[in-house]
This record gives sequence, C-alpha cells and structure tokens, in this order.
Amino acid sequence: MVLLGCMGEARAEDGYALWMRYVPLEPALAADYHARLADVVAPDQTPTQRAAREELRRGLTGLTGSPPRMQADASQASLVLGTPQSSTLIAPFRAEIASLGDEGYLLRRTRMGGRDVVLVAARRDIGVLYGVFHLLRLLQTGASLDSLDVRESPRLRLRVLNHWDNLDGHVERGYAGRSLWEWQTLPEWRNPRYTDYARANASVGINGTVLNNVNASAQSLAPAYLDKAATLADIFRPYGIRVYLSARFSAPIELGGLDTADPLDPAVQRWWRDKARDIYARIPDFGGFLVKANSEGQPGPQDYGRSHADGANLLATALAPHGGVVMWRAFVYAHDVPADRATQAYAEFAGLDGAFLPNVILQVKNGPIDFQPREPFHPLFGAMPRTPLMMEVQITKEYLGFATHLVYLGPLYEEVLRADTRGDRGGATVAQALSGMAGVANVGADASWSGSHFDQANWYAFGRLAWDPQNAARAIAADWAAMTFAPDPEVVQPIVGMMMASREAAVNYMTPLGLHHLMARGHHYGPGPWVDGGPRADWTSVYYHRADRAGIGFDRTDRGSNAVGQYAPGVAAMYGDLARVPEPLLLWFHHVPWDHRMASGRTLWNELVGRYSQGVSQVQAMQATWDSLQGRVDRQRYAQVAAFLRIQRREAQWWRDASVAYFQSVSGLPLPAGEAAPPHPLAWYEALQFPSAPGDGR
Ligand code: BDP
Repeated sequence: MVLLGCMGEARAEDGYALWMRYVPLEPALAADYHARLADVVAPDQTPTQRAAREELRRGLTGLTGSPPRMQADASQASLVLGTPQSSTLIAPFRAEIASLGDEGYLLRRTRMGGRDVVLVAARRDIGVLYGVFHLLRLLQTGASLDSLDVRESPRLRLRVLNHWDNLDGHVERGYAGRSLWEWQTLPEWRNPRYTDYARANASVGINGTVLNNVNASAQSLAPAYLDKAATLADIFRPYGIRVYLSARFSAPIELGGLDTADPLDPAVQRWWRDKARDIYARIPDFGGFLVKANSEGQPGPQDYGRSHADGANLLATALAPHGGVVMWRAFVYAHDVPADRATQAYAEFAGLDGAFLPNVILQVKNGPIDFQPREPFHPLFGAMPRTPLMMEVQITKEYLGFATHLVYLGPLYEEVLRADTRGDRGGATVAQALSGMAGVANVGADASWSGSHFDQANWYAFGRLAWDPQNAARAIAADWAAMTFAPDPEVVQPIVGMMMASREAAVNYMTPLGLHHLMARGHHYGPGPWVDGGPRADWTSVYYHRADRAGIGFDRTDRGSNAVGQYAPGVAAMYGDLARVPEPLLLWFHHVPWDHRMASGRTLWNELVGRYSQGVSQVQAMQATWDSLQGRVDRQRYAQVAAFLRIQRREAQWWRDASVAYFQSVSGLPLPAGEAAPPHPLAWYEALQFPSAPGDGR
C-alpha cells in the first residue's frame, strides 16, 4: 500500500480521468484479478456492447497491467458479458434477470462448463454496460470477488443532469469554466470529451441530460441547434443517456412568428406538435422538455391567465405520441412579493395534483427556498400523491462556496431523501415520493471537469443516489475516494472524514441554526446578511433572518406565515413547536429571542457566534487532515486541494467575521468569552465588491 502512495506521487494528474483512472493496483491484487477475469467473452454487435467491451478493456488493462484477452470461444471464458439475446451463455439466466428491468444487471461468480466464471448479465445492453462499471468499481476499490453476487436495478426512472449552459458558452452558476458544448463547431466536430462525459455519467447510472439553461433561449429549438443537439444525442446514446432540452414557453412567438403562446390556442398547439415532430425526426429517443415558466421573469401560461397544468399539458400532448416527457419546474414565486416565499410553490401547485397528463413530471427543488446550505424538505414532496415528482438538487455549489470550498453534498442529498414526509416514522420518505432526480450540473470545460477535484465527488454522489436513494453518502464517499485517490484505507479514511464533516462546516460558517439566504446580492459570492432594499424584499437577506434587537429567525409557525401548515400534521407539529423543532432548523421556522436557551445550555446568541467559529475550526481541521496526506496523493492534485482549502479557510473566516459583525450590530450583545472580535468594522465587509465573480446569472 505504501507503494501505491509512491506511484501516486510520481504521476501528475489533472483530474480529467475522474473516478475512472484505472491506475495499476497493488501487484498481488492485480494478479488475482487478472487470473480471474482476463478471458472475456462479450458481444460486439451494437454500439452499447462495444462501449462495454471497450470500458472493460480499458479498465482491466489499467488496473491489472495487462490487457484482457477478448475470446470468441465460450469454453475459454472467465468473464462473460451479455443479455439473453446477445449471448447464448447468458440465455440460461433469463428467468433470473427477468425482474431486473431494462437497466438492471446481475454480477455473479459461478461455474460454467467446469470453469470459474464471473458473469455480467442483464436484460438489455445498457444493463451490461452498467454492470461493467460496477465490476470495475469493485476492482478499483479492491473488493473480493470470492462471493460476488450482486443484483442491481435503479430505484428511480429518471436520473438527469440539468446543464444551465447558454448557447454562448457561459454557464449560469457554473464554476468549472465554459460550457462543455461547443455549439459553434457542432455538429461537425465531435470533441472526444463528449464521450468521456457520457462514460462518466453511465458509470453512475445517469440516464439523461438537459443540454441548456432553464432560463432558456428559444434558439435552442431552432433547426440549426437541433442538428447540433442530435449529434450529442448520437454520441450519448450508446451510454444510455437521452438528451432533453429546456423549452422557452414563448418559443412559438420568438421562433414561430405567432402573436401568442397561449396554451389553449390551436395555432400554438400545432406549433408545438410540429416542433416535437421535427425534434423526433432528428433525435428518435429525445427525452423531452424541461420548463421554467412564470418564475423569475420567464414566460409561462399564467401570462395568458392559464394554469401551470394547462402549460405543462400543452407540451406533454405534443411529446406524448413520441414517448417524451415534460419536466415542469415547481420553482416559482409570484411577481408581487407575498408573505413568505417559502410557501409559494405549494400554494401554486398542491391544488393541481391530478391535473397533469401522465407524461408530466413535476420537478421540485429539494427545499422550499433555493438550494441553501440547509433547508427542510420541500412540502410538495408530501402533498402530490397523484403527480410524478422529481427532486432537483444543485450539484454546482452556488450557495456552498462555488468550486473552491470543499463541501461534499452527499449528506445534504441523503438528509432530504430520507426525510419523513408524514412525520409518523411510517416510511413515507421523500425518496419514496420520487420518480426521478435532477442535478444542476457542475461540469464545464475545466481540466478537472468540476472546477475542483473534490467537486467531482458531488457529480458522482448525485448519480449514485439517483440510482438508489437508499445508498449511504458515507459509503459513496469511500468508493469515490478509493477510485479518485487510492484504494488504501490510510488515504480513504481521512478523506471520507473530511468529506462527511464538510457540509456541516459550511452550514456553520455560512448559515447556522436554520438561517438561510444570507449571501451577497446577485453573484451570491460571500456573505451579505445586511442585504436590504432593491427590487424585491424576498431577494434580500433581512427578509429571511428578520433579526432585530429582540431576536432572530423567520416565524413560519401558525402565528407567523404558517409555512408549517403545508406539511403533514406530524411534521407540522414538530417543526411548529419550539421545543421539538430540530436545532439545525430552528431559525427557519421560529423567531427566537437572543437569550433563548439552546440544548448546549448556551444562549442563542452565544450559540450562533459559537457555530460561526466552529465552522472555521472545522475547515482548519480539514486542512490538517489534508496536510497529513502529503506524499500519498499525486503532487498536482495535492497542491490544488491544499490551495483551495486555504481559500476556503480564508473565506470561512470572512463569512464568520462579517456575519458576527452584522448580527452583533443588530443584537447589541457582547461576544461570548473567548470569541475574537471581527478584525474590521461592519462597514468594511459591507463595502466589498465583486463585479467579476464567476457564474453570475444573465
Ligand atoms: C437560482 C439561481 C438562478 C436560477 C434559479 C432557478 O440563482 O440563477 O435561474 O435558481 O433555479 O438559485 O431557476
């Protein structure tokens, strides 16, 4: 294992290979795997079959140091891939794999013709490809194959990345460089990177990608761009990935020259029908549309006095004959600022349960505000039993330190997926309410794809949890760390420790105890708890924290906005009760006096300041852990992570100091004993400007 560290040291890595590095394993393990798996019998008739063979060849060659032998003769086989249609060796397993669905697979060690054989069997080619990635993961993490017997099939049907990429290459809330999609040179130039993107997604079971920003340009639906999208779809198809597009609701006006986009207008209906036909002529397995309507200034059915259901059903009708779906976003809030933005999506959608056509899926953000470091689960997850739901999470870290902060999002996703929507411990979790998950992608043209090495883990974890929301964030982190750095417990354990603590650290130094939406205006980089005024109250921080001389927090109980009333009675009773609300959500639901006693025995004020400081200490602890890994991780990646941790440390301190300075100016209370005063006066923090912060929306 020490040897591995040395090899890592010698090999400079830029992160491009992601978790599919396939670097040589420790020699004894490599020899064992080679002995067991080197004689491969695998079909090569379809693009997906060839992708599976190629991945296996690449993986085994890299990991074991010698290429596998691709055998035509079944009697030589030690590793057999296939479906009952593609391989006579798999045909006998037909009954056993019947229940695995179209994407599932079986990995098994068994005997065949007197030989010890490993099987990767599935009903469809794509299942075999997924199985190959699973097998390679086992090898990369050094697992024993002795009693290999794995049956897997995805729990969620739709596992989709949402790219917020504009046609000019700018990525909204993207911190990993320009868009991956080189629209200018498509369809002629097929950047090999597109295939690597597809491999990475397939390796974690992601089966769809929305190519363009939800703040969509109608141009994405113009013929020239459809031709380009069709080329991407051709490249992704062997990897089981369908292409979707964000559709601008007013496209019939902008592209079609109509004078309305009213969903009940026959000319509009015809335009969308024709558009769907055009798209399917180019992309026969086109996935469908994602729509942001009547939200943040985007056009939508309400412009014509129609409902969200009218709008979604218009597009669903156009797509239905071709098998496409509409992912209609529930991220809406009204033009006139209401009592509580957190209540808006529910107010607009809960009453529409049952009103959508069957190929509409409502896409709901994980929490009721907007991808904050911590939010309670969105009340719609417990309120729409007759509507298929997808959960949308951010993989890109708009509100969690951009690409520079090491924040592993597995625990955030897991927390929401496992939340109990009825509050009766009866097993009605958010995960159970879902048909899919959408992740706002964090990939771009950056060499490491994600803007930082550790942000790759968030892409990875999203895929693994979308495949199976029962997966554990910690186990996913361990797999990722072993594959991305080294399958050595002395590397994996400390890294997993850092990752698992990192989200809570960010919550502490940004928005502890249920605070939210305290970031700077517009670009969202850095703290701005003082943000006030401007076009909308609910785009300010003071609207959310409501701090005054007496206390802090948003009263969402029945004495306040009654957002708690949107949850099932068991949940509402818990969140609405100051004695029972979990402390991490305290100030989300309650306005609390500064001298309120916390579980720790401290006053709320002292606890708040303590949490801010604790967040900074947690980042320092992460730095110390990373320092201890010097020499065990290749120099190039080591250095970047170390540098980014220094940035994170500095910015955590900035968040802490600016927030403490601001809240102290409101509370008028002295700092608890032992707490350092912020080095600058509040006005200094307020005056900081960042006109060129990355990822700004536009
Ligand atoms: C917000 C982002 C904005 C997005 C919006 C959305 O700041 O850029 O357009 O979400 O999800 O968090 O539509």
